[in-house]
Amino acid sequence: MPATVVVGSQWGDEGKGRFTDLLAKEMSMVVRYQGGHNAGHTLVVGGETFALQLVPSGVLYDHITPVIGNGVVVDPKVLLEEMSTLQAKGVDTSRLKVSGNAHLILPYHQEIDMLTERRLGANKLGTTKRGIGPAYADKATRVGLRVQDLLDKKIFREKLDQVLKDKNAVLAKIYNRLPADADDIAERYLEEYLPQLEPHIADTVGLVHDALDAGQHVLLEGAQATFLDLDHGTYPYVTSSNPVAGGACTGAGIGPMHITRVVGIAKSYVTRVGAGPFPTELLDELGDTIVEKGHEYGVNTKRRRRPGWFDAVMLRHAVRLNSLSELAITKLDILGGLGPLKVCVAYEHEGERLTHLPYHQSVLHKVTPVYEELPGWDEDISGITERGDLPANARDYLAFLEAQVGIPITLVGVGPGRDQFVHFA
Ligand code: 2SA
Ligand code: GDP
Ligand code: MG
Repeated sequence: MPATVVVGSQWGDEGKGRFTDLLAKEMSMVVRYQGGHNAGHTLVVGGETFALQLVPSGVLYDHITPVIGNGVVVDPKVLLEEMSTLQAKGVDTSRLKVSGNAHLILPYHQEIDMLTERRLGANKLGTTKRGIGPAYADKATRVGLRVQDLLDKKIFREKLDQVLKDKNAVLAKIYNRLPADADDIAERYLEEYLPQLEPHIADTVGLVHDALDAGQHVLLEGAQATFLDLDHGTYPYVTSSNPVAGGACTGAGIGPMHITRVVGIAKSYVTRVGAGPFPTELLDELGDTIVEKGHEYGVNTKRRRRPGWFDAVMLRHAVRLNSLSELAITKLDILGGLGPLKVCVAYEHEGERLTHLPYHQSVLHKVTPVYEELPGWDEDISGITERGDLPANARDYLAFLEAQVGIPITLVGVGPGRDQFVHFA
């Protein structure tokens, strides 16, 4: 009854979706355990591209039960739209289950997210403006509405009326905005969304445990990433949930003893979208080249992602935070033709060499990366499927990363397609 976690080990967009899809082949259930429609997980299968936001990345397989766990925040409108987009592409979404304990994103969450960012001005976090932070804040202050509240119209309305007293005061007094209208929200959520969502609402904790008890393999899919984690990321430049592997336990409703494998997904370089410290950031032409070659733009917001060299210091920390058992590296193909490649092996701060992430963020802001330079390669590797066919310099680059990070690399992406990967271990 094993469970596997797939977790982003950098700042997101490592390619979690494509490797979740690959690993799901051997699983029976894929559970998203945190985040919301801030996530954008891209799958390229048979030449067709699927950009998933809330629906778990195993949905393309008929044998998978896709589950949205209790740790996720759900905007029903977005979820229903995503399901119909998938259905229009021939994907069966009828098996999708949504936890009754998952919290709802309501229109005022999105509005407050947008207004807060605007108010912060130059200090803004660069959120996706999807209402994620405000929805998790309401969960923590216990004024959130849950998916199961939709099933009791009286309770839903009572809770909504109660919370709107505060929200509307904030909207009017702080932001000079019109109040949110309870009738309008209730009408949309209870009359329009609920009838479509109801068949999918389930006791997902029960389903996950039934699967585990039956000896089935469950995949727990993380969104965002380790360094966007609310507790362990570069706070406040983080998301409002716990993407780290520990978050899979709370976000799906299992204990840690079930988890037997934790796959950290890492790009062969690093990107970050949104504000916050980034020691190996490339602000030069090479960075622009990586962005263009790697199509490094946000799946949902289309924002340019900030590029940088692979940072082994971060990755070593990600191994600790998540108990990573292995690494899956993506986008190795993008590094071809770039010339010599750099890997950050340590940081330097006031004459001191740091091989682990400094706990004080003011230090992280000031560190200078210590790089090792490795020879690159010019060959197009996007059609390679065997480790032995990779250029020697590409193999050496991966072996260097393994040695630096201290865990094996098992999978290597050489293109976005489902079949464009190499078994490395
Ligand atoms: P939020 O909206 O409150 O979660 O934003 C807080 C920070 O978390 C970052 N974040 C992300 N970083 C990378 N990728 C994400 N998903 C989309 C994608 C992003 C997009 O796959 O491309 O479309 O721009 C994601 N979601 C949240 C965010 O940038 C903030 O730094
Ligand atoms: P996620 O949020 O971690 O699932 O990643 P995203 O989907 O946001 O971003 C990863 C991007 O890289 C997507 O456009 C993928 O199609 C693409 N991708 C994933 N693996 C590879 C790879 O090995 N090579 C190339 N060239 N693209 C990849
Ligand atoms: Mg993404």
